[in-house]
Amino acid sequence: MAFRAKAGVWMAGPWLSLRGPRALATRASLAPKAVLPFEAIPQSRHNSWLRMLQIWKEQGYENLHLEMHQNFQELGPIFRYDTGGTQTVSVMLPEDAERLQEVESLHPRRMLVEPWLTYRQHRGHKCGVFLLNGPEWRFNRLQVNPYVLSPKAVQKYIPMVDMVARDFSQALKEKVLQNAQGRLTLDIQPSIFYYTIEASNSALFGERLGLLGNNPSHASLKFIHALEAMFKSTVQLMYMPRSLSRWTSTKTWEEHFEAWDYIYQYGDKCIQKTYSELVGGCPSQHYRSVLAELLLHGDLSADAIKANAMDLIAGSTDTTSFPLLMTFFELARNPDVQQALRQESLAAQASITDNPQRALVELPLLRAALKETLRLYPVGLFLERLLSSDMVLQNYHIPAGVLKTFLVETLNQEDVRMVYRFMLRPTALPLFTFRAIN
Ligand code: O4T
Repeated sequence: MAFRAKAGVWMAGPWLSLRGPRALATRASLAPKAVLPFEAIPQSRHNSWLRMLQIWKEQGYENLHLEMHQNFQELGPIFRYDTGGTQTVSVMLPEDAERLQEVESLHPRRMLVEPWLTYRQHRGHKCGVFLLNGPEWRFNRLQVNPYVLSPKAVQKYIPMVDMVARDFSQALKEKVLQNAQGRLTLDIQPSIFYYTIEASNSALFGERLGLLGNNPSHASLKFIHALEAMFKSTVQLMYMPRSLSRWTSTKTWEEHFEAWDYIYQYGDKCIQKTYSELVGGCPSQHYRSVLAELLLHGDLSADAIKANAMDLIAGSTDTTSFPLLMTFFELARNPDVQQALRQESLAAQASITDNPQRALVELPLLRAALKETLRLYPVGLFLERLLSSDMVLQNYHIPAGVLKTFLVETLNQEDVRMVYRFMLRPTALPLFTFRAIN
């Protein structure tokens, strides 16, 4: 039987109470006693069939994070549940996540997102790192890392991202100053999406899209909507076997395919532009983009490069927009922190203008603020691992194969409701007021 272990990465406020009586009791009784069998792990009483029905009826699973929270509250820092014959273990303490990492091999295995896989299979596309496991995953990962993840790669594209960030803040400033009172209240979400698309496009392809001007493109707006539709339908389909959902959720499958089709169409255009410039031998800039590096150096086939580029185009938009939005929100309702960040930026301004790479080391408070946003509003709900060997967690035996320059203000001081649509995202956002200050 397949089992799995999920490492929940959820540490915001109320979780801390798990370190209270229940967690302590678990650990206090741990040392001298024999390891308990898998079956002794507290079990969630949620029924997987009922849950499937509920996802189908409600067209989503927006409160998954609240349900997990409740489970941890009631059952302690480790619990298990049955998802249609598959055993899943959830843990949430850093020490358990660490243990899982320690036993990880060169080929960690994750659950694959079936609807995404199905789309690629049907359209004959290769998979990028997110949908690969085993040796093929490792090969792709090692090929991509030097041009995307390594500190050297980051140093290279920081100036590109820096330029886009400056344009973004300049455009916002102009809008604010157009206003007689030097202040502007708006829904900033669309602008933030344009900013993250522009920034990742310039790092990945070395091309500016011009989204920060006054008439951002229709294509990018459609791209954003397609991503939203793709994430929403993903959740509707991923908790149900395909053999069932093909009958019960035909329309959702259609929406899912249509969304991916547009995402691919959009991505294809981005990739094609860089590709023809490289082949034509007249790259328009001195900066060699992530894609250019991959095409010129790597041992990946053109199709594999395309697959990984698609992951990067599609995967860099929501994952960066929402954290930025939530950072604005927290800074707007914590003006003291905002003030401290502004001081830090002003002090480092000259140095960073000289050399944008210094932003990484000279803004420790900004770095901490972004990390805090990700702690409070994690984009991903959990990390999964399928265990390749037996292990012990919280003194329970887990068998192998078990799956597993403005002032930002807001009138809204209330917490923001978060919903799960594959990504954890905010709903009903407050308006922000941007006020020019000297
Ligand atoms: C998986 C990836 C990179 C494509 C389209 C992606 C996305 C996306 C993502 C990035 C974290 C997550 C969290 N889920 O299972 C939410 C869109 C690829 N991506 O959003 Cl082709 N960072 C997703 S998790 O990876 C923990």
